[in-house]
Amino acid sequence: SKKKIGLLVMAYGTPYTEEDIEPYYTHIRHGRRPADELIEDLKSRYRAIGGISPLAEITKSQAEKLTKYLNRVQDEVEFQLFIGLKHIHPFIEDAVKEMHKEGITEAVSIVLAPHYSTFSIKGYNERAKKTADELGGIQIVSVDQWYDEPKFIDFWVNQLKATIEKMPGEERNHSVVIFSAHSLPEKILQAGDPYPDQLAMTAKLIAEKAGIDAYAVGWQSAGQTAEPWLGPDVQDLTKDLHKEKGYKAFIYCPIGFVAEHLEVLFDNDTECQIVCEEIGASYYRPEMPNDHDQFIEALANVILNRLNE
Ligand code: FEC
Repeated sequence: SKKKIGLLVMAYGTPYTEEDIEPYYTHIRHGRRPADELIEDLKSRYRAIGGISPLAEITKSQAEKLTKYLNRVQDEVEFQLFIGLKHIHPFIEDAVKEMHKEGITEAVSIVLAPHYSTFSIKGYNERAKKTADELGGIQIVSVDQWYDEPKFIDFWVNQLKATIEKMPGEERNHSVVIFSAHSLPEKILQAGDPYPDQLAMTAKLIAEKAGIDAYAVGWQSAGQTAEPWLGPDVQDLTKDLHKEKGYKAFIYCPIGFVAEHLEVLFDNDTECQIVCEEIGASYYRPEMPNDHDQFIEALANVILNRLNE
């Protein structure tokens, strides 16, 4: 029979119920429970997008489709899926333990986020490796980043083209694309973190291939803490671009994320949309990668290329 390879798909994770919000937020804050107001504020944001986030289901669908696709396009090995989450069960550690129990000795891992940072991908990969080392007997080959994977770029090119086609001509000629990712504390820059450059590169590759000249890169969803975060924030950027260039339409592409979750449904579709209303411009936000076939193929390419290195 075919050799089995563990496919460890890692993602951020989201509360499954309202009761999960407090422990989830506490985990994000490294075990320190946030103040009541902050927890209430987060609960109200989840309520505003319908109670809970669709992220759990999207992650599952992405991971399952990816596994099926990988097992269809090659017949040398059989990929067996394990999902490991950063901030809620099944945690990354749970997934690696499960692989061990299943007798997996070789695995490949991927994080459902395109850009590498010491504050994101590095943390996921380290947690997986640490658990694997503790258990012994499992080798994990990790994907570190895939921000320039051609099929991923093509996904966004197609989404942008479809969005622009739907716009009235008058808006089309006065529109700008705002590419963004989750902000991180500015201190990542001191250690030469590649995160900002990788975001800029993804934006450039998409814009060039889509034939778009008017675009800008910004940051979103910064934490509620005193330290400085990477900017400009997408909301400020919107106001500044409107003032400087009088754009009539803003197209938001949150390319640091791969699913329609809280940070997109609230921070873009609610907050940025409000800014657009205030300045009298139209708001557009193309569909996220979710479980689109083209995106699943992109992830599969990344994994197969990593295994062939
Ligand atoms: O439930 C959902 O639908 C949304 C899930 C979600 C995703 C996500 C992605 C990223 N985050 C990243 C970094 C940070 C840093 C802090 C932080 C805080 C939060 C909070 C929630 C949250 N994040 Fe998140 N993030 C998601 C959800 N994130 C909820 C807490 C409330 C808030 O600040 O809004 C700041 C921690 C602190 O407060 O000190 C830093 C990065 C990503 C993209 C990469 C990845 O997916 O791993 C980076 C999805």
